Amino acid sequence: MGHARQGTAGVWGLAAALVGVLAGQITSIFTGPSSSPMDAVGSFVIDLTPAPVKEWAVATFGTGDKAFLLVVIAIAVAALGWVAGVLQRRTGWVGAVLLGALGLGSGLIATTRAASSPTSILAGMLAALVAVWVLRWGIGRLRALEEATNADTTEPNRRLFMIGGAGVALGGLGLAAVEGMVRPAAVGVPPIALPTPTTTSTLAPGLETTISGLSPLRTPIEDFYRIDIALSVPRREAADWELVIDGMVRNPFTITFDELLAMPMVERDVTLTCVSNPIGGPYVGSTRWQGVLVADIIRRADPEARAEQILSSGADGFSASTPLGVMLDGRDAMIAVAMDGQPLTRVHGFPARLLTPGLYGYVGATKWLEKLTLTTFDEAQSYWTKRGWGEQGPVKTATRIDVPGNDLSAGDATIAGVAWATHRGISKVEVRVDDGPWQEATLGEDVDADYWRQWHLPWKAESGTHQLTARATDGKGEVQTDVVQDVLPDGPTGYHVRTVQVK
Ligand SMILES: Nc1nc2c(c(=O)[nH]1)N[C@H]1C(S)=C(S)[C@@H](COP(=O)(O)O)O[C@H]1N2
Ligand SMILES: [Mo]
Repeated sequence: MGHARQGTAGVWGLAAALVGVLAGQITSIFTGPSSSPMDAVGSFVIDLTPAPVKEWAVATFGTGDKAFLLVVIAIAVAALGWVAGVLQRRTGWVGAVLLGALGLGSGLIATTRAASSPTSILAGMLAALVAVWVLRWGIGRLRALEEATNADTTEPNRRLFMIGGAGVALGGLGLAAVEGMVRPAAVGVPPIALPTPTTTSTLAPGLETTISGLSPLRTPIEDFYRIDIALSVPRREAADWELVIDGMVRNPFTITFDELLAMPMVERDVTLTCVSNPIGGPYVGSTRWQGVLVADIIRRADPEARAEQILSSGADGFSASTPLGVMLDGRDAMIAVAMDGQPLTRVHGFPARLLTPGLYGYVGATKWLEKLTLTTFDEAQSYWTKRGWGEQGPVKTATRIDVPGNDLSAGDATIAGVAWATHRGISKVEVRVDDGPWQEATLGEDVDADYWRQWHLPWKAESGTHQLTARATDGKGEVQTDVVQDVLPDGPTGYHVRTVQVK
C-alpha cells in the first residue's frame, strides 16, 4: 500500500518536473533559446565538462553529442522530479522547494550566459512556478486521499486525483506539441537581400558526376558539417546586428549589417575543417563564401604595433583567437555573410561569421560574430586555447578515401576521395593497395590553394580483403606525415586507411 502510494507520488513529481520544463521551453521561444531551462543547464554542464570527457562524447556521438547531453539532463530532471514527489508526499513542502530551486537555478544560470538579457530568468521562473503548482496540487490530493482511506470520501477523492493526473499528462503533451510546432519556425533561412557579388563565375560540378559516392566538389549547404558549443542556435537578426571592433586600436568603431554590406565584397572558394575531425572523418566542407575582408576592417581601426591577435566573440559565448599576421597576410580572411550564394543559414552563423582560409575552424571561423578585439596572446585566450588547444591552428595536410563503399565485386573499380591542405594546396595524391607500391592518382580541378581537390585511381579489384591507404602532398611539395597523432592539441595526422571486402 505504502509502496504503491510512494510510486504514485513519484510519478506525479516526475510529471510536475516535466510540465515545468516544457513551460520553461515554451517561454524561451519568446525570451531567447539560450534561456530555456534545458539549454541553460546544458551549456552550464558543457562549460564544466573536462576536455577528455567532451572528446569522448564527440568521438562516441559525433554531432549527436548535444542530443546525448540533453537526454542525460532529461533523465536527471525526471529522477529529481520523482524524488521531489516522494519527498513532497512525506513532508508536504520539501519536494516543492526542490523543484522550485531547480527551476530558479536554471533561470539564474541562463542570466549568466553570453547571449543573456534581463528576461533570460523568466523561463526558469515560469518552469519553477508551474512545476511547484502542479506538484503541490497533486501531492496535496494524494495526501488527502490517504487521510481519507477509511472514510467514505475515498471514491470522489480518487476520481479527482485521476482526473488531475490525466489533465497534467494531456497538458504536458499539448505543451510539447506547441513547442514542437513553434520551435522549427525559428531556425529557417532568414530572408535578406545580399549585394551582387563582385565575381560571378560559378564553380563547375566536379568528378562526383561520374564517380558515384565521391564527395561533391562543392558541399551542399544542408550537408555542410556543423560544429559549435551552442546548444540552441543563436537567433540574431540582420537589422539589429552590430560588430564591435575594439582593443589595441586607435580608432575603435561599431559597424551595422547594412554598413558591412556596403563595403567592398569578395567571393572565395574555401574548404573549412575542424581540428577535431578524425582522419577520414566527416567534419570538412567546401563552398563559395562571400564577405568583407578582415584586412579592410582592421585597417580602418588602425591597430597599434603591439597587437598580436584578434579575439573574436560569437553570440554563444564562443571565442577564437586568430594571429593578426595571418589575418593580414593577404589570405583573404573575411567576415562572411553568404555561403554558396545564399545568406548564411542560422546554424552556420547568420548574419555574419569569420572565415580564415588555412586555419581550423576553432581558430578563425567564429559564427554569430559580435566582436573583434585586438589584443596580445598573453592578455587574452580563447574558448579552446584556454582548454589546451593549440594557439596557431594551421590545417594539416589530409586525404580521405570516399570510394569504393563496402559492397564491391571483383573487377574494374575506382578508388577516389578528397584531399586538402588549405592555403598550401594539393599537388599530388598517392594510393597504395595492401603492401603494394604507391600509385599516383589523377587529380580533379585545382579550384585554388584554399580548396580541397578530388582525386581518383582505377583499380582491378581482386576478391578478398584489401587495405587501401592514401596520402597527399601539399603545394609546397611536402608529403603528408604517416606519424599517427590524435586530434588534441592541434589536429590529427596519419594516413587514412580503409579496409574493403571484395566479393
Ligand atoms: N560562435 C561559434 N563559432 C564557432 C564555433 C562555436 O562553437 N561557436 N565553433 C568553431 C569550430 S570548432 C568550427 S570547426 C567551425 C565549424 O563551422 P560550421 O559549423 O559552419 O561548419 O565553427 C567555428 N566557429
Ligand atoms: Mo572545430
